[in-house]
Amino acid sequence: MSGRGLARLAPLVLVLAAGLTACGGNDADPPATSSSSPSSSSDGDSVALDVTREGDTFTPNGERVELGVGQTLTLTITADTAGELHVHSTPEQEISYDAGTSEHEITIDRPGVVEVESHEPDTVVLQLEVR
Ligand SMILES: [Cu+2]
Repeated sequence: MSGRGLARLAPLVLVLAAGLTACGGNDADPPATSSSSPSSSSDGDSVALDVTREGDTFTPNGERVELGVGQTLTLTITADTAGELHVHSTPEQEISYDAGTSEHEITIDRPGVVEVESHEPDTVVLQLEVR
């Protein structure tokens, strides 16, 4: 169960990316009622991904990754320039990374498609399919 779904999903990502606003596009999100949904099913092994930034180029580049609700996503970011990634979850999350290699963990507590973007430059790095 590693990242073998990535490549096969590339065409799908293109189609979906066209229909998704890059940033600040307001999905009709219902107000975040973080009700006490005890979905802390710790049965999930975490998902680990490498993200590389070289100049203005990010790898991956908009690929879709499946993630469970509440599952930990560990991003290992290797960058030649410090910056931030913006996680379009509710609430939104930001990942600040330094130049070099650093590790960051995020979890998403609601199902949906969550984009992980860079804003400078404006690039969709990942789309998390959370379910
Ligand atoms: Cu953003």
